[in-house]
Amino acid sequence: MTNKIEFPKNFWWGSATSGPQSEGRFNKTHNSVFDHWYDIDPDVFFNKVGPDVASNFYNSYKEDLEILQEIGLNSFRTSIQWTRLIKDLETGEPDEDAIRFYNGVIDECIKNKMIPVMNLHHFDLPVELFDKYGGWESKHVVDLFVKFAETAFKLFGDRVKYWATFNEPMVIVEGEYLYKFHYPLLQDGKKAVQVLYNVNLASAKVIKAYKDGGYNKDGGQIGIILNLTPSYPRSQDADDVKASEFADDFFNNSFLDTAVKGEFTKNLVSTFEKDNVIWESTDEELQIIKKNTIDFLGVNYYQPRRVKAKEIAFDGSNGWMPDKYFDNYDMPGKRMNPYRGWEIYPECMYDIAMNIKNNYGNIQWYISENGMGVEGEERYINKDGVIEDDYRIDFFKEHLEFLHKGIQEGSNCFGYHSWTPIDCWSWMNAYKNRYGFVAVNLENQKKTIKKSGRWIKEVSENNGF
Ligand code: BGP
Repeated sequence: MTNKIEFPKNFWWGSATSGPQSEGRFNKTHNSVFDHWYDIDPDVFFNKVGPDVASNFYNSYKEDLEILQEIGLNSFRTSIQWTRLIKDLETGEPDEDAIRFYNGVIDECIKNKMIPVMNLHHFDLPVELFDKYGGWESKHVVDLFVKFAETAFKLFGDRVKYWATFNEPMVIVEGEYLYKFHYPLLQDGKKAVQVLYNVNLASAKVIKAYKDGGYNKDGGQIGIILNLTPSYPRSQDADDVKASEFADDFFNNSFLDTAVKGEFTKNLVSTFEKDNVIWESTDEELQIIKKNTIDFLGVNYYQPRRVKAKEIAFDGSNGWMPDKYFDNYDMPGKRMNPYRGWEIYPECMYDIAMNIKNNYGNIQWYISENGMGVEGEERYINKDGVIEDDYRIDFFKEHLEFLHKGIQEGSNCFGYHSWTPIDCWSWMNAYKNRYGFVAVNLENQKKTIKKSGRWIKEVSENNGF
């Protein structure tokens, strides 16, 4: 078969999940904010399904990773849970069972010829650290996170060569401190801005610890995974464009610029200063951010952001919000994934590729998540018991075509990971929308490869399609 499109040599064909969404809570030492939220308010979660069992990866990781090898994946991202690995949160002392478990996961990945990519934070702050210190509002918590990271590097850095400090740090800011979709459901612009700063600082301090500890000596690399939602203005009118630029600065560049260039954008800093919500920082911290930038970037792309100038004056009764400077624009005729309520716009893959090439020094990067969550996939089961998810295959192809165009024009992209290998638990939506190449039956945890799983194997073998 000749490919229509071919990807660069050694391209990563893989998929991503996270500890809290796949493992289940078995033998965990601490509760994360999500574990806690489920314990106090299970009604929030679709069909009241919580993270207790998830996709049982804690117990079935060997079999699961074999399936991923069978569908041709050459790389795999998951996360190490702070709430599992660390027994003593103040000292960073690890838990013995967690060491056994993560060693098992990493060794099985390697045995199955998949590059393990390990992320250190996927919305799973230990709830005790929120109760005691205010979580990411506290710089002490930043330092505890560095201790956790150092423990992970010491234990696993000999075999894990790709680390990520955070997955979608902006979601912590948005979900926990602005738009109330993650526990503790606060709306406090001033705290949100401090958290934005502290998480940037935490990422830089972890990168520093990684380099100072010499973990990069045999080719180890450390990066960050950002959810980029590029902003598109309603029109080219100056006010729409300005609104769109602010949205980009706040939602994307507030982590992208610091991660790659070591600096916050000037526009953002001057806006925070003008509005009296600027963070508390020290020169020494800003130097740490400046000097400890990433080796590689992971981009989670699901949807663009459509923006217009404000039409109704901002109501400041709940304090500062980024929405002071823009409105979201409900673009008529946009293509939607109705199950998730997200716009589908594959062209954006090209725009992201070009933005990284032209404005971020063409740093090496990969798509670390992209995918389509669909509800009720049982409808598509054929007589052999396989889910025929052609819609997902089409979604991937379209996105990959635009990514390929960006690569051909010189963007330095080295891989593509879908979300997610095996259907997994989601924040609030639980098992409503399924994303996997492999289906999970929640009654008996039976795992069955979908049509897309057979498809990705061919793509990976042919390095294109
Ligand atoms: C990303 C997260 C993942 C995953 C995915 C799908 O934002 O990094 O953890 O959940 O989105 O979204 P959802 O599960 O909300 O449908």
